[in-house]
Amino acid sequence: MRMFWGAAALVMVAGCQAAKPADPAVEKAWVRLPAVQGNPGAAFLTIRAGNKPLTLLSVSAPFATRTELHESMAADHGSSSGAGGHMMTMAPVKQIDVPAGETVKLAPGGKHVMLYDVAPGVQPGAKVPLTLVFADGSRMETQAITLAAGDAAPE
Ligand SMILES: [Cu+2]
Repeated sequence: MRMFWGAAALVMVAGCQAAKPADPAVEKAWVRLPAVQGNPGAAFLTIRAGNKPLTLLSVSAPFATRTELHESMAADHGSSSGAGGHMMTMAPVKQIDVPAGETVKLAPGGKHVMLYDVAPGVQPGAKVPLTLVFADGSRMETQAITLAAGDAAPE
């Protein structure tokens, strides 16, 4: 009898944990400064949706004059011009969708936030604020660590 109740209690605890709604979050944000001042930089981060899907519409960065959501992709034509023909191209995207309960990572070679005219005073190692604006009107703020153009990406 004692063992039966113990097992029942364990099942109830596990059930409660599974039902607990995950909070939406933004984490692991970092900014790549341009190699040449005046060229755009880029921001990367991880977005986790809670029990509702999230649609990222824009990111505001007070240290840049303008931002755009971009997606990079391999261009598999025009290999005559490049060594090895492995060219990357990128294009603006209107939004970035994060399904409920899932995580979307903005990373080099994929989705990213383009940062135009980064303020010259932003140095590698500085923390800079980013505000994510979602389609439901919600916002999330985060601090991004700033890396120089040649630094290795985190993780
Ligand atoms: Cu871009």
